[in-house]
Amino acid sequence: MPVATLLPFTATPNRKSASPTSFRLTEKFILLLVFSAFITLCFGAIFFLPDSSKLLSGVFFHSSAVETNTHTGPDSSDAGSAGNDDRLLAKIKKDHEKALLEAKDTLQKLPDVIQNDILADKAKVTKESMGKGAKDGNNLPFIEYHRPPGATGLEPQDPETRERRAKIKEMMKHAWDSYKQYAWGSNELRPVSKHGHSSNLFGDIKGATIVDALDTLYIMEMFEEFDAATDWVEKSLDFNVNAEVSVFEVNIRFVGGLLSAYYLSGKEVFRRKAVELGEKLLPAFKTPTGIPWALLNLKSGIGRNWPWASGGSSILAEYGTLHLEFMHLSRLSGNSEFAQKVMNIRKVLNRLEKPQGLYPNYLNPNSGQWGQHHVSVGGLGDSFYEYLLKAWLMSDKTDEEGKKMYYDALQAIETNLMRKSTNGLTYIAEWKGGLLEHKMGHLTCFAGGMIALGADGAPGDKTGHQMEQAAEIARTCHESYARTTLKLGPEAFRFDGGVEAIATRQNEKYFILRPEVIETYMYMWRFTHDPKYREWGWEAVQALEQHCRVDGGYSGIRDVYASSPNYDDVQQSFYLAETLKYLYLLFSEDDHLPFEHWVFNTEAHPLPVIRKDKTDRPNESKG
Ligand code: DMJ
Repeated sequence: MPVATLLPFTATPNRKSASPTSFRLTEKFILLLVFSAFITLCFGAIFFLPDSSKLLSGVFFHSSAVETNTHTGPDSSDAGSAGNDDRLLAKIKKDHEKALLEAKDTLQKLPDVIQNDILADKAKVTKESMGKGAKDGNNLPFIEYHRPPGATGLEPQDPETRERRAKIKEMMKHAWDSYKQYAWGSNELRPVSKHGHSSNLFGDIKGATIVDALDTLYIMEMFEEFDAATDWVEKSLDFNVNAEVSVFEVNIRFVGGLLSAYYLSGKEVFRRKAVELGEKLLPAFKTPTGIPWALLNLKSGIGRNWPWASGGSSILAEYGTLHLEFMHLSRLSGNSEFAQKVMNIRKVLNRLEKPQGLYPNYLNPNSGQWGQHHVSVGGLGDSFYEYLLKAWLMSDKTDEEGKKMYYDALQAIETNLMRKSTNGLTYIAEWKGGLLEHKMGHLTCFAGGMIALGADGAPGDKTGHQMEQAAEIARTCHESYARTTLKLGPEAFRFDGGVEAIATRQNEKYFILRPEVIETYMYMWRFTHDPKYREWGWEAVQALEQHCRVDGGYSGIRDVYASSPNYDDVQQSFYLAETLKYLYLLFSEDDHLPFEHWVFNTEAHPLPVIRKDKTDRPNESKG
């Protein structure tokens, strides 16, 4: 189109009758300039005025977007926006359902697990916000340490008790000094031959006696010895071993010992080591059911079960005795994995049918099915029951599942396993596929203390009944000592063939410095203050001094019915961890490691109660 055809609109009005063709050249040029300036202005407005992008999109792109929608959908442009709405609604619904599921999951978790998840999230956020420089050597979250009450105790008022307590401390000193002199760094001491001893339960990990004894040294205020032990842990305790260990033994002695040492002393090295070891144990849970293997190679992470255990089964007292330590590991590391692993064990157990409400000792970790139907409150079963009760107590009585499992199990034990002898001794027999074996192990004698500890929370009005049961078991176990020549109890005693509380088989007559009977005296003393329990404890002290004490420490003996001791030449680490500790507490005031603040793991390592309301919560700032 020629430029001239555009000119009428710009013609000067005063030039009557002048035709557009009659403009002069300069006028035409000016008009052209004005016109192009106008056009430039219009485009400038589009590009440079504020919000021009919106204008652009509104003018140019909005309609085309609608068009695109219209063209891609089967229907009209209305149908396109309805499609958008549907997608939006579906997304909202999906998000909503996800949130509901998460909330449901959270509600199903125990308060402790929720708390651990929160701690883990908190720790993660702290780590991220603090940056690399602020982390400690092991990347553990910062925890403010508060010592729980009763870590040490005052001297007893009564002079005789004070003297007896001092005697126990002297025994501890003899056991410790001997170990230090002849076996420092080994797992245990051979007190007769005076050198080190190591059982294969600990693989190549060293220093079982040092770690097991730490808290006893602390509560007896043997601080010089405690410092030497701490120094050894710092410099020499090494878990980087290419060897197979017993997950249970390493957990109760090493993890438990380190945790207690941390809670008593506040020294970070113990927390760090406990978590490091806990992490090394985690591969044991890599089984189809999550029921851990009994044995684990700490380097390869390969696990297996004891070859003798029914069809490759895991053992109830082993996989069922990780709970207390693992809950604390989650708490101290901010890693909820530990807690999840042990809570899963409960899930597996709760899904299974229990014969007469009893828990068989063997469970296959691959199939999740019971092995042989053997039930025992002694070896292979014992501390599983103990940990159900203590999990509830340690959770500040919030772990209702643990509580229910404990009291239900105890009821089944009472109905099916607890019996009274002709002369009125109450004992807990063993159950083999429905048949009773009328034998009770030294190990089973811990049950007196456990039943007393749980009596207060017993459902219905069974508190008194359970206290009576506990007292009867304490009496039976005392009888098992009193009826021997050396006044120390046999490994197992029977109630058949005309005997009561006496070992009849040669291989059940040994005494290896075990704590269970004294443990029960200690609980019974705390709950009843009946002086007989201190007397019974003192009888044991005298027998230990007379028959087990040797120049190089304390030794187990092979036959408690013999007229003089035949030494087995082993000073077990649990003698320092448990036997001497329970004796010391038996002659201490009740506010030393008081039960409302501390729960003992099965190796007598005290762990603090995890407070639900944050008051008096160790290792967490109040408020
Ligand atoms: C300890 O190692 C623990 O008490 C465990 O639960 C079984 N018994 C020994 C001591 O007898």
